[in-house]
Amino acid sequence: EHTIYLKDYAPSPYRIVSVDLDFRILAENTTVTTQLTIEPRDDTAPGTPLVLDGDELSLTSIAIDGAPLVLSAYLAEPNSLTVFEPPLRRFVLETEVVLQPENNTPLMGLYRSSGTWCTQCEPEGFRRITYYMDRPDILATFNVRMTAPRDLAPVLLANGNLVDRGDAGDGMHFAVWQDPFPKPSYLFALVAGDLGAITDTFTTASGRKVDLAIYCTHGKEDQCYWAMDSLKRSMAWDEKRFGLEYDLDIFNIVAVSDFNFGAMENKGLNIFNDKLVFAHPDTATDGDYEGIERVIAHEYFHNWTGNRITCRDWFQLCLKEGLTVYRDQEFTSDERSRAVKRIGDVVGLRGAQFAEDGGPLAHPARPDEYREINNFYTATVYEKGAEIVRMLATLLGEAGFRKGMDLYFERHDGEATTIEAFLNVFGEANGTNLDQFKTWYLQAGTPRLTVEDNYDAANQTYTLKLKQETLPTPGQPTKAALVVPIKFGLIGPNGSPMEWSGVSGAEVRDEMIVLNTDAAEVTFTGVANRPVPSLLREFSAPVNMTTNLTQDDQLFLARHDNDPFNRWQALQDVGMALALSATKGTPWSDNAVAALSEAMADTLASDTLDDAFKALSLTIPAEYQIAQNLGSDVDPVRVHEVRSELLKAIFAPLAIQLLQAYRGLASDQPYAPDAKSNGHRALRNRLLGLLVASDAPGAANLAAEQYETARNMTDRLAALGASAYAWTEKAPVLLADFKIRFGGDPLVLDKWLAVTAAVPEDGVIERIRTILADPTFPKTNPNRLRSLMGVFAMSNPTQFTRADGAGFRFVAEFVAEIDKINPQVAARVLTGFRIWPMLEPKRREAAKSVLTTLQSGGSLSRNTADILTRMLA
Ligand code: B3K
Ligand code: ZN
Repeated sequence: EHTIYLKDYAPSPYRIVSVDLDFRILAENTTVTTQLTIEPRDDTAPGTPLVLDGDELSLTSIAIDGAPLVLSAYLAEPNSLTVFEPPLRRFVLETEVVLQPENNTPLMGLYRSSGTWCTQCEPEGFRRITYYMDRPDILATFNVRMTAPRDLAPVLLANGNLVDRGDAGDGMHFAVWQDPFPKPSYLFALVAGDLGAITDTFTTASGRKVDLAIYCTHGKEDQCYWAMDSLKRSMAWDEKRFGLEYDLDIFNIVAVSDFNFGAMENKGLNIFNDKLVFAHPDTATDGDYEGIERVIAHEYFHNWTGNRITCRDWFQLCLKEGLTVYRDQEFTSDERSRAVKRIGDVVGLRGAQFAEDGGPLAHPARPDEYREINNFYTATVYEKGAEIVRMLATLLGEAGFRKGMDLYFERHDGEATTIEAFLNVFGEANGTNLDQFKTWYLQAGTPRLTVEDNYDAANQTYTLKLKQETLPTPGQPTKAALVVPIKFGLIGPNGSPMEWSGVSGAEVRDEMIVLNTDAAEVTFTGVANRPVPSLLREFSAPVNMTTNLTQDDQLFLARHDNDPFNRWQALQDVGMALALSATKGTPWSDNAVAALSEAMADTLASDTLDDAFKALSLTIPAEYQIAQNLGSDVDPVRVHEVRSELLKAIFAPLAIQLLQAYRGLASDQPYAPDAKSNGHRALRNRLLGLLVASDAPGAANLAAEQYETARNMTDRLAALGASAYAWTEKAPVLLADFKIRFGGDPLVLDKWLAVTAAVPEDGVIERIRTILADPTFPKTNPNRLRSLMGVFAMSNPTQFTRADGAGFRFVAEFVAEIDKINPQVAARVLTGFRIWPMLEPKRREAAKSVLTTLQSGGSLSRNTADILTRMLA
């Protein structure tokens, strides 16, 4: 299969200056007539063929400057159109193709979702609409005319401004949209359908009025207000924080039910998976509300970081994604709690990105080769990309970072650019060299940071021995030292920060060590007592840190650290150490568990910590986390058992306190989505979860009671989830009830599917099979498929990795079937196998043989074949 390399990048010999698209949308098919105004570049040699991309297209007519081309002048194939000797001057190429949106189950290009025509073009969907130079460095202005049956599609939308509309006879009507901003084809969008809407306005800092609208299925309008509120807050935040105003007079969002991922930042016309728009307390959880707020912000922020300044090629994807995730993280931190947001993001980073980086699919944030770009919309590109930007901000400081951002917009607005250009503006604006820092973008793998401390009482010196190491990853056997910003503090015996008189051995600025060598020894002088170090505060670098701190040190940090992230981390580290040693065969000591239990009780009782923080702290690391730390020969059943036992050992003795605290947190408040109410529910539901997980007397009934009496989906789903995960006696009844109550709402059905698929119990595969075999189960809808099979493959480790191989076979069969319908969904589910090399031998062999069989079956999509090849390499 064809591999594309970054080193082969070359500008195209022709430019596309402007695009006129004419869509004639009919119930049975859609005809697209395209006029491309094209010019050769100055250095283009006469006779250089013009090559346009296509994907499953069939050409019905072609002309240049109005004159039809003779057959020998071009070659039209489904995946490309070549004009052999185009004029060496500006000309207009006109083509026509006919599309079948109804049959477009991969959901790329123009497709139909519940009757609505809509598009998805990033990264390479535009070539499924018309022949084009479908690459992000071709920037053109777009003029779009669409004609459609008025009854099926009273709403006609595209990018930019509506410049004309009217009747087209025979029950048809038309609209013309113009986007004044030159853009790459991946940002093109069109929507035609029978949709409802809510509208609002936003006045920018400079006083321009922007019309806002969110379009959705009729009847869902009342579920769009949270998204609208989030949009307006995002617009205000970007002005305040980065001085960035919206640039068009219209901003439209459309919610559709069939969508391959979360949402898409098309210029002026964002298209969203409806699960990231619709919110009502009865059907959406706190997590959903937060997700909507975050993704609405993310897509809006792309208008500057992605659309105004875009990527030169797809290798630069993290130029827009990493930066925009950083921006949405900052937005949420400012709107809610910074500490809680950071902890949540780091949990997510470790769960998804570290797992990716430590397995066969590891790749740099800026890859240098790919076979299928859709497989690179990964946690590494997004979340590690955001961590790299965050480190840049940490190293340069807030003001220095802002200077770089300002220069970035000043210099590159309107361009398609690179990571190099991005780093250059920060280097230049701050008079600093970022050459070594750039390695973060080029090198895969999660660095291991090892720290050993030593106090010399006689000399009153304190030393931190630091080491960094990154293990080999596919294609990168040797690794260079990275620039690792380590925020830290020293805490004295009385729990307050300690001073030092001098420091040497590495660059230390204020309370940050900048480690840029493989090893360093940092010595502090004038240190009166042995401090406890708080290291990597705020998780200042995406590394795996191990230290020589004792459990007492950690519990001391859990009580005294004034960095909330490290307070949380300290408790988790204690739990992790106990879980790891028990899994490896050394049972925990009663004293050690009692000390952790006591620290948990103190955390719960604290009157300075907020509820959301307590909810995050009162737990131990997840199974995948423990497995990751074990690294090899993992038996997921053993991990599951150890973790369950440890939870019980820590929390069963606290049952009375947990229950009291649970009862003390009222549940009769009307639902509000703000951070404080959210934290209140999070804590209450965490307590319920702990009571159920530690088998406290009456806990199963308590969960059932909360399920029955819940006044919002957050509380109801938490009770259901806890019951199902522990597979309490009540679980089957509650699950059945939930299905009856909510099965008619597809987005709530997804929650039922997900809870069902995550149950770590032997009957789960049979239950999932039954669901999939139901002829009404929509195998073309990505949300349904991911909720069921994505969750099974990613979040049900004991059943997916069953020693008899049944879980592996089940997922592989599913992948083979769905690959024919929607390759992106199939490839994504298949990545659940990426843990296979770290399993114990029996499971490892079972997984490998299933993967090999899938591969030898052949006829897989490029998406799935690429994942499979890398996984078996
Ligand atoms: N840019 C889109 C993602 C497109 C994914 C294509 N496989 C949404 C986002 O990241 O904002
Ligand atoms: Zn994005």
